Amino acid sequence: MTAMEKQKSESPIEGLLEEKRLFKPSDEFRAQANVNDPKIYEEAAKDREAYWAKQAERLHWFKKWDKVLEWDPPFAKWFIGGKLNASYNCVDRHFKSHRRQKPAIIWEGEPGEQRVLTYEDLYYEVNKFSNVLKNLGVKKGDRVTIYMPMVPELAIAVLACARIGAPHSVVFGGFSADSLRERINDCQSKIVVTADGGYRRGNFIPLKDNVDEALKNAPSVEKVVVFQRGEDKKKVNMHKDRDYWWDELMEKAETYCEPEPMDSEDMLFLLYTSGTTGKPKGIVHTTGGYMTGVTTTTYMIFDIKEDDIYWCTADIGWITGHSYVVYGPLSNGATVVMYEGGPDYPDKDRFWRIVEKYRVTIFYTAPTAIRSFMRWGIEYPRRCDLSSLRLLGTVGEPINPEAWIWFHKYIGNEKCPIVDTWWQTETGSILISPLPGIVATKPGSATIPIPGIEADVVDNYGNPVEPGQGGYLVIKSPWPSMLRTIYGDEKRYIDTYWSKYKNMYFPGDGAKKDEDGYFWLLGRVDDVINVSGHRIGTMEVESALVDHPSVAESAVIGKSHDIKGQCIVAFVTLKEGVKGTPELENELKLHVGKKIGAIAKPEKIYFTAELPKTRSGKIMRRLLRDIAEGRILGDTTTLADPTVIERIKSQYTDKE
Ligand code: 7RM
Repeated sequence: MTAMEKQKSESPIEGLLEEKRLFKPSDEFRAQANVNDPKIYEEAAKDREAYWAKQAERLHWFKKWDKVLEWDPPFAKWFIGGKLNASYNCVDRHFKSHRRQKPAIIWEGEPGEQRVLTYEDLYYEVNKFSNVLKNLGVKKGDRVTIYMPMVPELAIAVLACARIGAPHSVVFGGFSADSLRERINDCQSKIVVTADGGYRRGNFIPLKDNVDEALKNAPSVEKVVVFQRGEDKKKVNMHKDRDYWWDELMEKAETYCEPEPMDSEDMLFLLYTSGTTGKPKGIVHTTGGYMTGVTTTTYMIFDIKEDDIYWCTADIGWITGHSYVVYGPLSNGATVVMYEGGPDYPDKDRFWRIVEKYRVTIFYTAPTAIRSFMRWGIEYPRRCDLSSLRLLGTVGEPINPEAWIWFHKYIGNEKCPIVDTWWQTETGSILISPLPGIVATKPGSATIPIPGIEADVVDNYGNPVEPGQGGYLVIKSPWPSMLRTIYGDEKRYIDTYWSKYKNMYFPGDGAKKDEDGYFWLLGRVDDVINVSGHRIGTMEVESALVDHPSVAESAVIGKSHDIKGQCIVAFVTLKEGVKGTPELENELKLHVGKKIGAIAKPEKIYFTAELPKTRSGKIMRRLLRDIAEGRILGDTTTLADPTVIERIKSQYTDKE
């Protein structure tokens, strides 16, 4: 049996708790770790507010807070009365220190270019771009949408927004024009910052075209700033009096912009994420709490030291990029590696070449990427010198023990601790993860909540379950970097996260705890699919499908997938007279890709005459999941017509 086959045969849920291997921190690692005294856990638990107040001291405050926490469930305010600026914390305080000439960002473009921005460079770029935004009329509180490839200017734009107090809404460059438009309209941005395009697997992906398409129906937008990433400005269609070139505006901009003293509870950014309905949620994060969360976790979990070269492979368009490419590491004065393109371009050793070239010491990536590396084979990492690495991390989905062991062996050379970090867009920063100098790891477990976090696994009624029993993950007390609301939809904030249980945060994940109190995350329990660590709502894909003229109705589910963790499978009924051909299947996949973005394309579409529904008309996706996974069908007694599911089942032959 190959590793991949073995992984498939073991149910990830049942197999997990049988994992007994324990990896203790080495004496060597423990001795040098930023945090190595286990007493920190008890101390934090004894007085969580005092603990977080102590952590907030890691930041520079223009004015200290008067009160640590106001908890009026489900509304929290942290560090009340405090004034600070996130860009000042990430840039100015290092610029004013021994770090001025230290590289802040080491960037590599996919075609191979390199740029190094010191903290001094970053300081001037951020200051100038802050003035550019101001000159375009952006004021404190105005939302700025950013739609860019992974170039340093993306980080610069983010920090410039933070500097002037304009909340940013970064939209991942892989999202479609429609998705971009929806996000612009939801938060009513006046400004969009974009680029002509970006490089991905040897292709130039045109972003500006998507912006033009999106803006056909986004009346709030007044100005667009375009960064030139491609070869030829003349190829880009610029709208008069609306579109401006980044470099031309920067040339004229003043080199200093006073950082806006932000209230601790002022919005720093919003970031859209998928939920159970078709409409993405604008997750709101505020300044003081968020910055405290990301700064503390980066220091403690990634064990950041002055000489580290830190690389988180996430795109800034996702929360992992916000917290652990930009705000967390830069707030700690670290050197961050940023890479524009794909892991297999020009060859499957690209990541390892980058690790070798820049002597990366800390490497943070996703289980789906690790499973791809596994499949590609060890020859690729073997080609490169990975001896600089000292700490590894994973995020985005549960990691199967086989992938964990592979990462440990072939990338970490059996000497690097692995931090499996559980968190969400909503949590802002990591909540469950080992502190690498203290906590022994078990492959597949995110281990225990970090100091200052109170989490548990409970049943449907909110009662803690016995060790080894499945249940729902909950967070039992507020934490500084928690979301404050959903932009423009407070009711949805309450309903989604605070209605299942009284005064406990419900993240939407299933979990188990073992006898040692270790948490084993079991995936989403709602209608959210986790494809390669990215969240896609079933309803979003369903809406995109029924938007096609041939489709009458659709039901979308997540099916387990060797590399992606989960993939999207759709069951579709067609309009009268339309035939379900392979060509139509292809066309529908492309349609979803165009409506939402490539990550949302279904792996497989099944045409069925009917969908299984309850008597009240609700589609029973649970049964479709059973069919897709090849499981025995669950309870079918509530079906309006039980023969429907039998017909789909006999039609569904798992040939692929
Ligand atoms: C950071 C991020 C959040 C969802 C979350 C989980 C899943 C993330 C882990 C994980 C098991 C992990 N934000 N998830 N990390 N599951 N172990 N270490 O991914 O908002 O995009 O997704 O991702 O289901 O609810 S996210």
